[in-house]
Parts: sequence; C-alpha cells; structure tokens
Amino acid sequence: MSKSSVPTISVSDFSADILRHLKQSLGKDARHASLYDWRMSLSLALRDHVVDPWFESTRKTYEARGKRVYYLSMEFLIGRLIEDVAVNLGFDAIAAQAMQSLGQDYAEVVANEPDAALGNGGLGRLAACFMDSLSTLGIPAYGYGIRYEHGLFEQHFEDGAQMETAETWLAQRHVWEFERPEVSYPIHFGGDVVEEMGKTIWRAGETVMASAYDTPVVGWQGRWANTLRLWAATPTTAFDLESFNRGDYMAASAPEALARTISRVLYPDDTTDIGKELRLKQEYFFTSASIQDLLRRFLSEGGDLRALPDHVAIQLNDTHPAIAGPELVRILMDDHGFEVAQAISTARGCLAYTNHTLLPEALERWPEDLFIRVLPRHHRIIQLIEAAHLAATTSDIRILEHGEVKMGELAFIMAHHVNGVSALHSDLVKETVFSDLHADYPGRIINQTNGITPRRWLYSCNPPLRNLINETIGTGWPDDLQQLDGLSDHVGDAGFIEKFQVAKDANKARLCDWLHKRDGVSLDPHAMFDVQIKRIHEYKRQLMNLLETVALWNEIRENPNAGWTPRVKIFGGKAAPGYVVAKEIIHLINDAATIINADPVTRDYLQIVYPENYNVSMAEILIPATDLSEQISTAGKEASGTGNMKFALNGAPTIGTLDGANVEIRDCVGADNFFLFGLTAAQVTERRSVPEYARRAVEASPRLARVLKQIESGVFSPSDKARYHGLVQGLMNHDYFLVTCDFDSYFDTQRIVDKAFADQPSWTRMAALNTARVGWFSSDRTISGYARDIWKTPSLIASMGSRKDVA
Ligand code: NBG
Repeated sequence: MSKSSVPTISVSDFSADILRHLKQSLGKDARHASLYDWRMSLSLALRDHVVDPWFESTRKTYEARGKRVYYLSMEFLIGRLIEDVAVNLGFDAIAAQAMQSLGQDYAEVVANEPDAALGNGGLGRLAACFMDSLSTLGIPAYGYGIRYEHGLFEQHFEDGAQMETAETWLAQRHVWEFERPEVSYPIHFGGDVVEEMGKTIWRAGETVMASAYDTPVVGWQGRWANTLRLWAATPTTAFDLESFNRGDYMAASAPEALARTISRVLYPDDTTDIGKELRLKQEYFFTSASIQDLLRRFLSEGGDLRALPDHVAIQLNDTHPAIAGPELVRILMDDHGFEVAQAISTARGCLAYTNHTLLPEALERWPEDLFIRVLPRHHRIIQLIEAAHLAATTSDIRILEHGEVKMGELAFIMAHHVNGVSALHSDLVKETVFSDLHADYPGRIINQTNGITPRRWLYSCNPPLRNLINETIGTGWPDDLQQLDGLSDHVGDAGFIEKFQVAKDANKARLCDWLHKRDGVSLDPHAMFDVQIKRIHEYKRQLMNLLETVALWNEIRENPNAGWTPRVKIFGGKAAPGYVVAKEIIHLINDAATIINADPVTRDYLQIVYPENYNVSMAEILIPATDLSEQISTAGKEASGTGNMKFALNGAPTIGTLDGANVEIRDCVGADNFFLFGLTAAQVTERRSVPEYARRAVEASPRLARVLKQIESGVFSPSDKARYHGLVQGLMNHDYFLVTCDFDSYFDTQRIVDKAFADQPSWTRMAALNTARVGWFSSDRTISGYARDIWKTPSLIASMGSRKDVA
C-alpha cells in the first residue's frame, strides 16, 4: 500500500479537532483547561484517526479468511502512547504545531500521560514492540493480556533503600481503549470432575467473568492496525442485594472484590516462580478468555475446528499462558467431541512457545495439589497429554513429577515450535533445560533473535539523530531499518561525524535538563554517560559495575592529576520487592553515591546517579543520551537483552560479555566497535567447578580485595557499618554469578574505554558505526522471522513483497 494511506490534515483542522474534544468530550473551555484536559483532547483527536485504519484492517482480515496470530502474554509494557500514535500516523509534527497554536507545550502535554506499565521488563517490552511490528508489517494479529488495575509498582528511595507503592494508571481514564461490554466469557475454577453417561464433566466451584477492553495498535504510516485485547475480571453477580438489605455491606460487595482481585495487580517479579494460587488463576483467567474468544470468532465465521491450525497461530510468551494447551484440548474434547489424540494434535498445530530465560527459578512449576484444586479438569488433561507424549517417543520426560506440574515441559510438548530469543540462548536451550525434549523432538527448537521497534526507539525518542539520518540517507529507514547501512559510507566524513556528535550532545543536554528539573541533580554534560538500566538482578551484575566504580574512585583519589576521563555512572531499575539481595545492591549503589559524589578530590571525574522509578519513558530520555552501554551479565544468563539493541541503535557502544544478543550485536558492529571482556558461557561453567573460585579471584586481585574490604567495613554506610557484611561475604563464599572472576577483566576494559572516549572524533565514529550496523535488530525482522518460520502468516499489505528487512 502506498504512502497515500497516511491520513493528512492541516494544523488548523487538527487544532479544531482538539478544541472540539476539549469542549464535547472533556466539557472544558480553553481558558479553564488543565494539562490533563489538553492531553485527553489531543489523545482523542489522534485516536479519531486510528479508527479508520483499524476498521479497514479488520475488514481485510475477515475478507482474507487467512491465518491470524494470537500473541498471548501476561505482560505488555507499553509506556506512553501519544507519541507512538502520532508518529505512526505521521501526525507528529502536526500535533506539535497544533498544540503550540493552542498555546500549549507539546512535550509537557505528552509527558502528562502515565506510563502503561503492564509488565516488568524485557519480556513485556518485547511484547509491546512485537505489537508495533505486527501492525507495521500488516500481519493480522491480536495481542491478549490482562488489564491490570495496578501496573508495575512505583519505586522511591528512602535513605537509599527501595520502597514500593502501588501504581495507579487507571485512576485516570485510559483514553486509548474501547470497552467491549458485550464481549465477556465465564472463567471457571475449582470444583470437581465427574463422569456422567460416558461424558466427562467439570463442575466448577467458582466463576468470574472476563471482560474485554480493546486498544487499537496502529503501525507505521497508518497502513494497518491490530487489536490489543486486555481482560478485566468482573463478578458474575455484581452485588449481593440480600446481604446489603441485611445491613452487611462488606458481604454485599464481596463478590465484586473477590473477582476483581484476579486482574488487580501485576506480579512484580519476572524471574522467580512464585507459588501463588492467585498467579495461577491470573494465568488461567486470561488464557481461557483468549482461547474462548478466538474460538468464538473462528466458529462464527463458519470454520471447521479440524482445520483450526490453518487459521490460528497462538504464540505463548514464556510459560505464563502454557495452560492454553490443556485448555484448548479441554474445549475440543468436552465441548466438541474430539478424541484425545485428535484434540492434542489439533491444539499442537496451533501452539508455539517462546522461552525467555534459562534461570531454573523462572521455569514455572506448580504444586500438583494446588493445581488440582484450581484446575481439576486440566490436571486430568495434562495426564492425557503426558501419556500421549510418552507413548509417541522413547522419552522419560514427564510433565507431572515430584508432586509438581512443570509448565516448561508442558509448553514444549504442546508446541509445534519452541524458540529461544538469541542465537546463543537458543543453543543453550537445546543443550541445557530442554536437552532431553530436544532429542525427543529434533527440529522443534529454533531461534528468533529479539528486536526492537525503531519507531519508538529511534524515530520518536531521538529527534536529533532521526533528523540527521533523514538528511543523510532519506526517510525510508523506519520500516526498513537495514537502510541504516547507508550511514556507513558517511562515517569517514568529518562533517557527518561532527553532526552526529552535535546530536548526541543535544540528547545529553536534554537529559541534564530533565534530571535537574526532576531531581535537582546537575551533571557534567562533557563527561562520559555510562549507563546501566534494567531490572536489578544478581546475574545482570549491577554489583560488579558498582565495585568497579569504587575501585576507580580509589585510583582517582590516589592520583587525581592522571588525566582521568570524567564519567557519570547512571543506574536505573527496580528490584522485585521480595528479592533481598537485589535491594541490598540498590541500597549500596545509593550509599556509595552519597559518599563518592561528595568527595571534592574526585568530584570532577566521577559521579553516580540513580534516578528513582525507572520506566519506559525514562528509558526514552536516557538511551539517546548514553555514551557507553553496560551489558555485563554473566555469560549464559541473559537470554537476549533488548536494551543492548536500543543503545547501539542510538549510538552508544557496548561494554559487555559474550552473552545473549550481545554476541550478535558484536558480530554486526565489528569487534573494534565493541568493548568485550569476561568469561564465556563455557568458561563460566568450567570455573564453577574450581573449588573456592571466588576467594581465589579476590586473593589474586588486590584492587578488588580492597574495594570489598571498604564496603564490608562500612566506608559507605558509616551509620550502620555492618550493613553490607552479608553481601560481601556472599560474594566471597558463593559468587554464583562470577562477579569476582570477571572483575579485573572488566576494570581493565573500562580503562580502555577511558582512552577511547578521550579521542572524541574516533569515539563518535565508533558510535555512528553502531547506529549504522544494527538495522538487523528491528523487531520487524524478528516478526518476519516468526511469520515465516513459525506462524506461516502472510502480510496483508501488498507492498511488503519488496521489503529488504526480512530475515
Ligand atoms: C527476559 C530475558 C531477556 C530478554 C527478554 C525478552 C524474562 C523471563 N526474560 O534477556 O531476561 O531480552 O526476556 O526476550 O523476562
């Protein structure tokens, strides 16, 4: 489809639209409108232009009668939507001018929108990038998830320690969604299973309703728009009038309160299997609603269920929706009379599973007794699935074992394809967690390296660089990111490099302003901005970054005139509320910041900042302003990473290990433009078998030993000298993530970085080469790969045939 499908409008017409919404939808006149009113009016005016492409896409989808993708994900980390929609519609400049003509500051209006934080980190943000790419590529798709009332908790620091408060994005109207009161499904839990006249019947103990809320997701240039359908839990009877009339008001509202609990809050933990009944209910709740919904749609179009796999591709984002397998089998058998074998093969024909982590604690397992209590019918079906698997293979891998239901095994066995999220990770999936199942089902495991949407992560978050790229290679790159290769021809041109530097400086200035306004913190804009933003986790090794910072501080103090490269170490990220060590690490970073930032000797060379409440919107400010990207996880532990891609795309070289997608990023940008250090995944495994490896590493490194001693003895916690005793002892005695072993290599590599940064033109050249060479990491390429290798779904946008960014 041509560019002409982009709706066009004049600034004055669009301003009139905004004013009309201000009056008609908000009931305000311009003189009394608040920032909130303006934001709502702008959003509604934009939303009006999404509806036509959305209807058009739906119409084409129905007409084509082809296969559709259903992306089931417990998390969608969307962030703000105004800019996203404006940019994809090609309205960004018009929206800004319209707001200006109305006397409003566009940036301020945009920033008034709360982040939709319906996710924890990489997995949820990936789902959001995928939705953007599915629409950009014109692949008919629905995202299915939960409409949490409270998204990821808000973080603040009290004396350096993380505190959490409930997030309340739905306290205001969520303007992008359309409520669908007519679309709701009963979701059953508990009860028992009986045989009646040769039929198996699940007599549920408890029922809630799943009600749909739809958000259109518009792709690049408004060519296509898919639907994100989120489910909210509601009671079957809203209110118990009898109790109310008796005067028992609590009991009267009990049904509603109980039902709503299911979609109340996002679990704030992405890498730990929490054995909570509520979590299992959440998973079944949204999965069952989604399966019922897609079957209803299929049947209403006259589909024959035996042909379901030709029409339905269900992608399980991690094991959270793995109950989709048994649920589909249940409905096919109990409601449609399928035989077991036929039900299982039909379900498997539809299902595929993405694995996002090898951390054993994150592979979900439910206590079998709990599972039977909540989902008795599904437990029986899992027995049937397991039996079929054992009969069809020589395998001794079970789904039900040691009193647990293993969701990874279930997802694997019920999927026609299983994919990892980077080349290294997919290999490790074959060699480690699923080695036996890989042998049972050769060819089932494939790789789809993650990607990021260039619309949000370059075009919209980085206007200075976007403009420079447009000027240099034209405007075709946002949906064909490999075109960035064309920048390579310009990196030898001093004029181009200077402009690249000007763009980076502008982004750094924007960050400085933002941080100063928000937190009163001043940064030296000429210093290297060295950034590590991601969830706080031991394997990601924020602690190693901090240890290196302290070691550097020691060295600058001893030799202040040695020509140090000024650095600002920026940290951002949240720790799961129950993850004690991660919270200690946060506390330590903040404590170290207090001491180090106050040191007059080192102040000009070293500063630590840790802005509270890192989220998608903060990432959009930090990433374009970054000089050095920290991707320093223990090799073999980070499945892919996607932050690593965002930094490289925005012209920040990486210091990193050979882990996750770092490996592929380095292959693309070239070894000279990547600061590699540390043990490889194989060496990590080997090292763990060396007795006392951590103690030995510390003994071999006086620099590290000194830092650990400082921390342990309370240099950074003078009011509570023993505060970090446990943390340091943990490192000395069981440093599972090999912080001690990689420390020296990391420190030395940072000094190479210092030298490289001191030569600004050559550094900028390296930064520009990063931007030029990471076009492959567009999520459009990733989604093209899923569509080709897993889903077999064509694009319904005609012009897509000529695209170059297909894997
Ligand atoms: C995360 C991995 C990241 C990866 C994202 C998206 C989970 C369970 N896994 O490395 O840790 O980039 O998934 O694939 O959140």
